[in-house]
Amino acid sequence: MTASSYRLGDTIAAVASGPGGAPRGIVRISGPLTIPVLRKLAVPEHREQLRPGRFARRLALGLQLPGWQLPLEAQVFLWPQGRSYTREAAAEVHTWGSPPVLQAVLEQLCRAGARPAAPGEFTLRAFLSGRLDLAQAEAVLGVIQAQDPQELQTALDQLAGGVGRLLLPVQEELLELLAHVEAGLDFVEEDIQFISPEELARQLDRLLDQLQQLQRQFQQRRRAESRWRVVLCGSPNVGKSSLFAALTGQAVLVSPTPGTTRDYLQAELLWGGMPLALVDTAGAEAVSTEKQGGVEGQAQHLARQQQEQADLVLFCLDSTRTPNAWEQEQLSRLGSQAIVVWTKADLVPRRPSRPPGLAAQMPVLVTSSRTGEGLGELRRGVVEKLRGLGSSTASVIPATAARGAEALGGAVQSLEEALRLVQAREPEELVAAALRSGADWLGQVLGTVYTEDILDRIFSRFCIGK
Ligand SMILES: Nc1nc2c(ncn2[C@@H]2O[C@H](COP(=O)(O)OP(=O)(O)OP(=O)(O)O)[C@@H](O)[C@H]2O)c(=O)[nH]1
Ligand SMILES: [Mg+2]
Repeated sequence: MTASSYRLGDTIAAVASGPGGAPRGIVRISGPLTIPVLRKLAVPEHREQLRPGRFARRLALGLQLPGWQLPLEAQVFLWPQGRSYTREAAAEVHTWGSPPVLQAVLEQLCRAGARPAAPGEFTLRAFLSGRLDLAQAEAVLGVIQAQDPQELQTALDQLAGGVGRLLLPVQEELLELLAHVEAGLDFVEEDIQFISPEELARQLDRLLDQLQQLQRQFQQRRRAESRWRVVLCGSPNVGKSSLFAALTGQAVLVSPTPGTTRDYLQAELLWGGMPLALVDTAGAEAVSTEKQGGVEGQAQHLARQQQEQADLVLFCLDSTRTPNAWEQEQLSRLGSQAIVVWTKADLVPRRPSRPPGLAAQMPVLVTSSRTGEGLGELRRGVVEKLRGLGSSTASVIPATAARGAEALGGAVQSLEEALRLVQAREPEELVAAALRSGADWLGQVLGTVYTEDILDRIFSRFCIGK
């Protein structure tokens, strides 16, 4: 069933508790016939209680099921129109959790005028009634499917409006700019300008900056859908592969000859509940031109690629020697997504507390792959850093991040086009069109602008009853 074929005027019902037996089970109903349908099920002496009211209520009712001698005892929660999850009149029947009982209730409700709900149909209605935005609807799915506390927290944050908090201010500013430009269009004859091209360009530049930052966060989050990438980098022979082996327990090629690792190695790990891929790369250094085409050149290229794709870089330094020029330069360029690891600590009983030339805020961990010193701290350091990244990246579930990154890309392109038009002093109609398209793309992330295809993609992944 596609979103377009959901019939919205219907009253829908579904078993909303999980499959299998449980002490209590829930059947959910939503739609205009909620009360009439329930009335048909209730024993005659309880029917009077089932009246539309202004507030949510709980009733203890007996329900008649065909073939049952005694009425089924149920707690029925009623929500008046406007107050429920779907914003329709809605109810939940809480009763014994046995699957045949719940099935019998559902069948009776359907005989009385409801129809079985399609997967995600309750949430679709919540979305269409404006109760949730699209990102929140996806978050409902994220809550249902969360595999660990971290995922659950992200989904809950998003449900609480995390995406809107990030994007709405940008959207509002963009619409304001658009309003200025469009106001100017009405007065072209009089030559009145509501915003100067210089000011417009400045504002656009700023919005673009914010959007690109958001886009990066969404992309990062999307990558985190599978695993965080943690990449061991550094000069040849500093002990990256040894560290990789010590951290993963995998046997790898280690040798005193620099340039031992040519390819890259990857191990999938779960540290502190965080799924991550640890990657060992070829030692990097400034490659001379004659080496660039050869195996070393290719190994270096692969290593650089890995470093670029990393969520977190473990930059390894050999503590038996002072950092060389290339390392000094790398250190000065490492951002916040890096940890400096001092290797081979067992070989250096006395060492300065930090490598020279390192920014003060850059964390340094001292390790030895031989004795195991510092490996626990390194693991904890990595987990902590990834947690930090997780909370500084957009608090969105991966499905939203994937959809959002695409739409944000569209918004960025539109705004870049608008900026180009402004700078080239092109007609304001064209600028307005580009801004409008930017606002539409943002609307897609938030779900204020959506297509049937997007709805289908999202709601088809839900289970029935949600
Ligand atoms: N004593 C001691 N030796 C180490 C330690 N870690 C690495 N080594 C030695 O340092 C040398 C280089 O180690 P590798 O792990 O191959 O270094 P690498 O950074 O992977 O080197 P490339 O792959 O060539 O870039 C080997 O001889 C290791 O035995 C350590 O913690 N203690
Ligand atoms: Mg190696």
